[in-house]
Amino acid sequence: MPKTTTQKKTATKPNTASNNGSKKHTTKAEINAEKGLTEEVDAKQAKAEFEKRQKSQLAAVKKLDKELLHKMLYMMVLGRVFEQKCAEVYRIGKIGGFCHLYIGQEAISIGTQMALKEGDYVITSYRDHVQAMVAGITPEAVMAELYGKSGGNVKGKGGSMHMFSKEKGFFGGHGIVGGQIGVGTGMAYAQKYKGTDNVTLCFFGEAAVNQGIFHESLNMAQLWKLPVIFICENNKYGMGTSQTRAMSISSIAKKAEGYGMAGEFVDGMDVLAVREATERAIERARKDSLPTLLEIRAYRYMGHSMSDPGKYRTTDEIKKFQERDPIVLFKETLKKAKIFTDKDFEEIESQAKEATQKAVDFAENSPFPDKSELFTDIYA
Ligand SMILES: Cc1ncc(C[n+]2csc(CCOP(=O)(O)OP(=O)(O)O)c2C)c(N)n1
Ligand SMILES: [Mg+2]
Repeated sequence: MPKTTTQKKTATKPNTASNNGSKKHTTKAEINAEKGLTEEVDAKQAKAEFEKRQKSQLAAVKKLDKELLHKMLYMMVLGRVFEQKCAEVYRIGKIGGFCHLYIGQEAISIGTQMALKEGDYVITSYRDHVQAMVAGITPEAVMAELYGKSGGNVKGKGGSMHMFSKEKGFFGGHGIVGGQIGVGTGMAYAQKYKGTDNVTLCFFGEAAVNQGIFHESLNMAQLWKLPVIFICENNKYGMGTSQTRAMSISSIAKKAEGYGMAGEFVDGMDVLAVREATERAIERARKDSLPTLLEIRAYRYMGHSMSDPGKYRTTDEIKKFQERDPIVLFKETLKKAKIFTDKDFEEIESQAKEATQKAVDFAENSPFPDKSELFTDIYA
């Protein structure tokens, strides 16, 4: 495991349990490493990063209009409140099957998708509730889908991992790690073939980068000059496995070089940095029909899915990322820039809560799919 600058006292190595055991570990960091847990982190450094980000955000907000900033903040808050409600109703048995939450990663979806225009496409993994709402699927339709009810966006047949809407250009919701990378590349091929100037955003986690489909797709996209933006949401973990234990190099953005493609690293806790990087990639795709790989680093606060006991990381690590929470950071910037006040934030929060409650009520009252639906929408 590469040493991080956040480690103050000691350097920890991965899997020290496999050492011969002769060394006696004394610091908390060493003991955690011994147990296979991730490294210790420094909250002070997180705070310093927060302040640095705030400076760049203060410059960036000046370039965007108030209405858009309001919408971006509202969608981030809605994403957070909606997902917290998902966890709550999941625990009381309202949602069945898998449920992967996006809490902590909101700036990625909002920063990227809100830079799109009509006719652009989005495709993603199973961590898809927020992306579906940002694409324009209503909170009611997403919640009802989670409940497996007929009012869901795919009539209750897909559930948490398979949100989909052709009209909104949202092509899933995919459960096979990396599977959507090939499909997304094909969607961009179709956009080019039809002579449009539209683009495709193709999201996937950092663990998907180790799949062959990632490399085949990047090669093809650059070779055929396809208007696709590959967005790696690097949240540090693939289920319980840290990236440092599974990937030989730490920079995913650098992998673009292997295909002669533009690649960029972005701080995913900063919604405005995400938007700016996406705008650069979109321009490259629309004007020159060229792909880009964006590695956007963020952090998931919750477990991999609702059934994750989370024994592979420390609470200190989670806290470090929460210190620079993307919503708190954005709000503080907007307040400092005198664009919004605490009262505006309260209003946004209560609108998001209201929309979420409305979604729950809708899902509760929506009927389960009729038995006759068992034989519709079947392809094989
Ligand atoms: C081909 C395949 N292999 C394994 C799995 C089991 N699996 C589900 S999610 C996951 C981890 C993926 O992590 P990452 O791509 O980083 O996305 P994240 O969950 O962090 O958003 C694994 C291994 C799967 N669904 N598909
Ligand atoms: Mg991951």
